[in-house]
Amino acid sequence: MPDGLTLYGSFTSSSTYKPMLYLALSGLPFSFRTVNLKNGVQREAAYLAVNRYGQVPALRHRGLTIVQSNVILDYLARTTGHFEGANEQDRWTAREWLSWESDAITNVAKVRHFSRFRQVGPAVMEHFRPPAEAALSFVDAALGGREWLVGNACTIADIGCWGRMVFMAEGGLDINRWPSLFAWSERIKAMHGFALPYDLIPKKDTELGPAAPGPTASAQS
Ligand SMILES: N[C@@H](CCC(=O)N[C@@H](CS)C(=O)NCC(=O)O)C(=O)O
Repeated sequence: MPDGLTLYGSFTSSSTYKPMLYLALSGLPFSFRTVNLKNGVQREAAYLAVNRYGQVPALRHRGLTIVQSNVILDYLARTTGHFEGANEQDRWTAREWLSWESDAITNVAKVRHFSRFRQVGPAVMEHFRPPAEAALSFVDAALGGREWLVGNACTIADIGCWGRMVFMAEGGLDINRWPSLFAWSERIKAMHGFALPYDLIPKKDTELGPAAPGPTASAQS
């Protein structure tokens, strides 16, 4: 296993986007290995040896294998220091948001999944859409009068929560309904290295270097 960072993922996956965005915003070099979900590569023995759950993403680094997107964000923040909370309270609060994210914002990803990849009956949609909207409203309220979810700067909480909701429009959830959330998304989009998933996540195995210095990403998004 190489010592450098290797991320396994898929370009349609919000769970992949979360660590991918972290790495892009941090300007860290890493290798990307694509796992073709459509062809079922995630269920092949070789990949199950990396991620027992048969899901993307997975990260390998210095002989370690880390899975679950929020654990990967936690690992990256601890080991590289980027997007970590400014003090101990903020570091715990950022992880609290990530844990809540996987309970609540995951409903946004489900609504998008059922809209985009799998036809379901209206009862299923009616089950998932209200908690998805409630999660977005909760983030919107939390961002009223503040720029970031935790402290005064972008942390893994922002990257994890935004990353999971990034495809919300594909689920028919219009971001303009949540003004503070929209303003926050624009703040994230203005960061150097930012790109939306289909522009960021490669469809092929790729070696990625540090982002070249240049104009802020609002011009790219
Ligand atoms: N809790 C996991 C969720 C990962 C997940 O749901 N990954 C999806 C793509 S977004 C996947 O790999 N699906 C493939 C499958 O279930 O067959 C995380 O945050 O990493």
